[in-house]
Order: sequence, then C-alpha cells, then structure tokens
Amino acid sequence: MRKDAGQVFRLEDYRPSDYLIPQTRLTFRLARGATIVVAELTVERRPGTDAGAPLTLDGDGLKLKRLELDGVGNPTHEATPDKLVLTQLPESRSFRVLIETELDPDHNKALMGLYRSNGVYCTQCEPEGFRRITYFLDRPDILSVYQVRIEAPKPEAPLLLSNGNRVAGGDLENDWHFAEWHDPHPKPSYLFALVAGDLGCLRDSFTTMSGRKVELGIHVEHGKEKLAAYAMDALKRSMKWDEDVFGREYDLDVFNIVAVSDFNMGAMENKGLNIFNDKYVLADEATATDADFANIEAIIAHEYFHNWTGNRITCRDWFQLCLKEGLTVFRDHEFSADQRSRGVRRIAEVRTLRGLQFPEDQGPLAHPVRPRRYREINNFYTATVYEKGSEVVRMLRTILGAETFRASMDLYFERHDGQACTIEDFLKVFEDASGRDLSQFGLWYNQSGTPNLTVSPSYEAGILTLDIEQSVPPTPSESRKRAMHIPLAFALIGSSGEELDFSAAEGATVENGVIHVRKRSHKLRFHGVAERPVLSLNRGFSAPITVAMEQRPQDLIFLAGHDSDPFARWQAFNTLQTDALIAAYRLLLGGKEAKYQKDIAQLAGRIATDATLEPAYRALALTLPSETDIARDIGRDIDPDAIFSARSKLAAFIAAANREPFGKLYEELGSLEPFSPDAASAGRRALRNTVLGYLARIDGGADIAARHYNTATNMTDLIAGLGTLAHEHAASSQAGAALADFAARHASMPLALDKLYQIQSTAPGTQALETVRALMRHPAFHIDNPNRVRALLGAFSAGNQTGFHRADGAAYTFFADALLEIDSGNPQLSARLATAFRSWRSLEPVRQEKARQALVSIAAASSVSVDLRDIVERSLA
Ligand code: 0A1
Ligand code: ZN
Repeated sequence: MRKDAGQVFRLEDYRPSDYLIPQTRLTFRLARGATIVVAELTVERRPGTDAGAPLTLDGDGLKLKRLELDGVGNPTHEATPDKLVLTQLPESRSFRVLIETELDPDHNKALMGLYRSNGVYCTQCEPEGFRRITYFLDRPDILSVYQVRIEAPKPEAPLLLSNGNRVAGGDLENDWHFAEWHDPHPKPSYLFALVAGDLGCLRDSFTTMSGRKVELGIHVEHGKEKLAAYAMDALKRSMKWDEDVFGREYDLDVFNIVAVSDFNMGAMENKGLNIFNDKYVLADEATATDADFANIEAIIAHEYFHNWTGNRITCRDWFQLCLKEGLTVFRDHEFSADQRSRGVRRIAEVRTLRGLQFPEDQGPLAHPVRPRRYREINNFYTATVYEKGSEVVRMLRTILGAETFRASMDLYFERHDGQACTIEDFLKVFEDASGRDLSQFGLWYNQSGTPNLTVSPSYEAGILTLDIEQSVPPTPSESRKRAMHIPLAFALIGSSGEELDFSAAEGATVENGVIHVRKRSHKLRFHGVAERPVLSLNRGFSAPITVAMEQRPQDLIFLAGHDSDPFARWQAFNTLQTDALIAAYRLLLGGKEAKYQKDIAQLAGRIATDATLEPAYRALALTLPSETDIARDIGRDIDPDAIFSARSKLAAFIAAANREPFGKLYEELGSLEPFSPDAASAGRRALRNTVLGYLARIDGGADIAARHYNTATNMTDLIAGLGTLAHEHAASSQAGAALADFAARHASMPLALDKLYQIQSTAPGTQALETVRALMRHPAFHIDNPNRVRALLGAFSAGNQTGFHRADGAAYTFFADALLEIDSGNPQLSARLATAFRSWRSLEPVRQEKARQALVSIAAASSVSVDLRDIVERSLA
C-alpha cells in the first residue's frame, strides 16, 4: 500500500521543498508489458537549504531500473516503490539526476499515471499520478519546463502527443518512430500529459486577439471525427469568450484534446493537451441528449479556462484546490450563461448545488471550501470545492461589483502569472483592487456548513422591519462558527408587481439591491415603503445559504407569477411545491391520504402555457423537487417510500387538472423542426418532454409515451420516451418493447448503452436491485470502466431512492460488496461511489441501522484502499 492509512496531511504543515526542479526531460519507450521512462532532472538546491539535505522524491509503486547523479551511476540512495531518497549530494547548487523506471500501462486499472484505454496510451497525473510514472517532487509548487520524447511502434501509435509545441519527430528502426515536445511554460507535474495511439482527428484553427494562429485538434476513435464537431465549436467559442470577458489569450501554437473511454472524471486540463472522458466530447443528435450537449460545452470551456486559472497560475498545495476549481467553475458558469439563457442556467446551477453540495455540507463529509486536513486528496474533488467554491467567487463579484471584480482579476493575472498561489494571495488582489477588508468574507473558504438566515418581516406605517438571524450549523470538527458576510440580494414587491422604493435603510449596509448581513442578528428598518411589500429574497441565489421565512401561500403564488428575477420566481413555485410535498409526506406517514390544493395545479397550468416565459424556464418550473431535494428539506427520519409516494401523487394531481392544456401544449411543441442543439431548441424539447412526464400519468399514458419513443428523431426525445415508459409503466408491454429496441439499436455504442443502464437502474421500486444485478452480468458491462460503473451503480445508489434504500437493506449489502470489488482496481472510483451513503444518518431508524452495518462491513474488510477507507470512516464518525 502506497500510503500509510492513518497519515493525515495538514494545511499548517506546509513547507517549501528543499530542492527545485527547473527542468525535466522525459523519454518514454512505449512497449507492451514494459514501458521504459527515463527522467533527466535538473535539480537546484533552494537558497538557504543546507548542502547536506537529502533529496526525497515521491513514487507510487515504481520499479527503479537505473539511477545516475551528474552522469555517474548508482549514487548513494535508498529506493522503495514509493520513495527515492538521495543523500551525499554534490556541493554545487545544481546537479543532474537521471532516473529510469519501468511501467506496465496495460495493467494499470486505477487510471492514474500512465495507462492504456482502448489501446491508447494516456496519462492522468492530477493530483498525485505523476509519481506513478517516475520519482519526482510531485507537488504543485514545483514548476518545471518539460521536454518530452516519445518513442513507440508506428503502426500501433502513429499519433504521439505531449504538452506544448512539437519540436521534432522522425522514424526509428524496426518500424518505430518518435516525437519530441517542448512546453516553454513552467508547470507542476500534475499538468504533464502524454498520449500515444491510433486515433482520428478533427482539425480546425483559431486566430487569437493578437493575430496568432493556433492549430486545434480533437482526437477521437477513427470514424468518430464528425462527432467532435460540437466540441470543436464549443472550444472556439470558449477561446473567444475568454478573450472578450477576461482578456485572456491562448499561449501555445497548438491546442489538442483527446477523448478516451476509460477516465475517472470528466476531463483534465493538462497544458495544451486536454484529456477528456469521451462522454464529454462525442455528440450528435442521434447519440447525445441536450443535457449531454450542454455538459460538453461547459466542460470544454472549463478545461480551456484552466489554461489561465490553474495552469498559468496554479495552486501552492492541494489544500488550495478551490483556487483553480472554484474560480474555473465560476468562469464556465458565466460562459454558459452568456451562451445560453442566463436565468435558466442560474436555476440549473442552484439545483445542482442543492442536490450535491448541500447534502455534503449537511452530512459527515462536510469540509470547508478550502479544507485544512485530508487523508486522501482524491476525495476532495467535491461539490464543496467546485460548486460552493464557484459561489464564493460569485459573491465576491456581487460584493465588489462587476467592474472592480474584473479589475481585481486583471491584477491577479498580472501579479501571479507563473506562480503557485494560495487563497490568501487571491483574496489580497481583491482587497488591493477594491480597498476593502475581506477578512470576514474569507470565512467562506475556511468554515464549512450551509449558513441559514431566519427572516421575520413586519410592516407598519411605511416602515418595513426585518429581523434577520444568522446561524451556521456545527459540522465535523467545527462546533463553533463565526458570523459570515452574506450578500443577500432582495426586492420589495408591490401589489401590482413593481419593485417598491424606500427612502432609507438602517440596521445593516444596504446597497445596489443587496443587504450585507455580517452579524448574528440584524434589525433592519426600511423607511418610506408605500405599502406592505412581498419580499423577494436571495435573488439570483446571491448566497449559497438556506433562508427560513414564513411566507403566505398567496405571496408565493404572487411571486411565482410576478417576480422579475427568474431565479426568485422559480424559487417561489419550488417552495410551494416543496411545502405541499412535505405536508403530504406527513399525512402519508400518519396513514392518511395525501392532499393537495388546486392552486398548485392551476399555477402549473398557467406557467406551462405562458408564452411570455422561455420554454426551458417553464420546463424547470414544472419539474417537481426531486426525492433527494424533498428528503434534504425534511432533514431527518426519512422514509424514501413515503417521499416517492407523495411526489408521484402530486405529479398525478397536476396532470389530472391540466389534461387539456398539457395535451395541447404537447402537440404544439411536437411540430417537426430540423434538429439544432442550441439552447432555445433544447428548451422546447425540454418542455415537451416534461409535459410528457405528466401526460404519461393519466389514462392512455403508456400509449402516449410509446408513441413518443417510436416517433423520436433524436436521442433527447428517445430517452424521454424510454425513461417515461420504464419508470411510469414498467409492467407494460410497451416498456418491454422499447427497452429491447433501444438495446438492440445501440448494441455497439457503449455511451448510449450507459443511458439505458441509467434508466433501468433508476426505475423506482425494490425490484431495481435485481435489474442491477442482472445488468452487471451483461457482456457489455465492464467493472473496469468508470462510465459503465457510474451509469449502473452510480445511478442506482444516488438516483434511485426507493430501490437503493429498500427497507430490508439488501441493496446496501449488495452495494458494499460491489464497492469492495471496484476498490481492488480503482480506489478513486469506489471512494466516490461510497459517498452515496453520506446522508445515512437522516434515514429512519431501520434503514439507518442497515446502512450503518453496510459501512461497517466495508471498514472491516481485509483489504480496503486509503481512498475508500477515508470516506467510510468519515461517514461513520
Ligand atoms: N482538474 C480536473 C479534474 C480532475 C481531477 C482528477 C482527475 O483524476 C482522475 C481527473 C480530473 C478538472 O477540474 O476538470
Ligand atoms: Zn477544473
């Protein structure tokens, strides 16, 4: 085992290394079974370091074949697979170390370091994969200029890529060839990449703002080049957007993207050579849904934007991960908002944050956006670091204003280009550019938990009083919290829907429509308010918090119809739905019938048919809170079956009340138009497919869904038809026929089969476990492939509340066994999947105990990776 399972890394222990590696020359000889890597490092002793200090290099499972110091073999050293220590080093400040290692990429199932995916050699080095290739100071504050030579058999690997620009290439003996790449930008080892294989290429070019031509290439399996067209378009739009919005220009002559089919995450921003999970590159109307297109656009942009936020300015250590990730997510969110509909994107972002980050922040795995300790850094690529990290950057912009924000970002790039930085460095540029003190704001990086604001309004004689109480709940190892700076965007809405003015506000700073909550409690007074207003709070989701305020249903209905802020308007209807669902849940638990008011169904009908609203917005508004959303809002003693039942009944209630308008809308939206992946067309499809979900719940629903499936001309509609049949009419002959048809039509398309797995594993009810077991035995399922595993086991555990949480605990036991099997090859994947247990304590006692037993059984297994153990033990703590 590479790491001591108990070892904890702490932020306060950071210390610069004694040595630097300004230059790295790598030679790869890629041969089956035994790949040889020669690393020639120019090492420099840091000024002030004692000449006797040893040089300790990181390794992970390495086989050392040769070692030289300044050209002399076998210097004094100690080598284990996980460490190389050189002692008795030369007096001179700088010296050369040559290290030869031997690797077996074919048997690398962890997909970290150098591995083969579908016959293609590729690498993944973030965060600590480079040490699986050679011994190195494998930490992000060691910046080195890389020169890379790749040698490989030409027929097997005609394509040889690495970072930077290609500087040489040619033929060698025995049908081998080579290429040399030079990357002039000093970079940390985690950004190193190599690809070698036989791939097709879609080429294009981009001329930068200063007139330089950049060659662009997207490398995919032969025959799939056309499927990269959308990704290429997204790349060019991203390059242009970063110039226009952040003034950032690309800095090499080439930019390559490679799609691989075995990848642990979405994609990776290696300098000039982004490596992608093929799921986020390949798309056309027949193979990808609108959601896939939107994800591709966002992820292409995200990786490209890392070139400045991550690569040119990187992280000093892994505690600072949010420095690059939160900021880059913020940038990709802004990009998608500009490319699509800002209001709709914002609602989608908040749904993701609440769906993934809130449960994390409210459970045993909670950690600050910048954690202070970790056992396994791989487990900190979390929704908190990414999504909440992005919200923190967004709040900075809200507090400082768009202009000062941009000036601060300019200063950040100017001051820190070429450096490895901390969150303190980042906040300092905003302080310097604005002249403000951001020390209280900095708590957003250091304090975990979702803050709550309780707001109690009262109105009398032109004065609106708001009592605001702030609280941050206790989280693991943080029992006492300090008051945070929360920018709360708001409006006071008058009876005819207009925003009301006020003459003065006291009790907190109020500027540009934002209340700056900084204390535990505020008594705010707005003077000169013409009438009792309806409050619109946390507009645009200005802060990642929960807000508790008693609001009358008629006020929520009013906001849902009149709020000019699209997020707040959506939120009002969402709150009405949630309140109704929770009330019904409680009735069901008490053995009573679920009851719903007809207002909610009428409002749904009005929103669905309101032509002044964007179809994508209407689709989001008609999408009921998910079962996990409802569970999160209930908070404790969760019975997933009762939640499912309350939600189904509300959907049926809305459907029954809107049979006619929904039917009409469905037909209107069905008029055939040529496919386009643009946001407006996708929005129309989304609305039609959401309405289908309702129509499927009334008489003849199976026939409507079957017709939808059979007449679909793109993957979005096909999946909508299939999902509706398989989930709402599982026992129908139409469902069986459609599932068989889809499987047959896509038998040779793994990414499409993943969609089928996902639908089948999320079919509600206890029988899903048997379905999942059976699918795991299907020849197309490969436990080594993360996409297959996520589509089946990831979707089942995170997306099937009634199936995964079946009361007898059988799915927990099954899942725990599956995790251990995955863990033996790919710990990163097993650990991530295990987070499905993170909210186990909020279940009702019977399920809670069964989930606990499953976690305990993993912890007690004879061989568990550090990654999985870390998640399981923190979950149990
Ligand atoms: N930096 C990447 C995320 C990433 C992290 C770890 C990986 O290892 C398998 C891969 C990718 C990003 O933010 O896109
Ligand atoms: Zn990223």
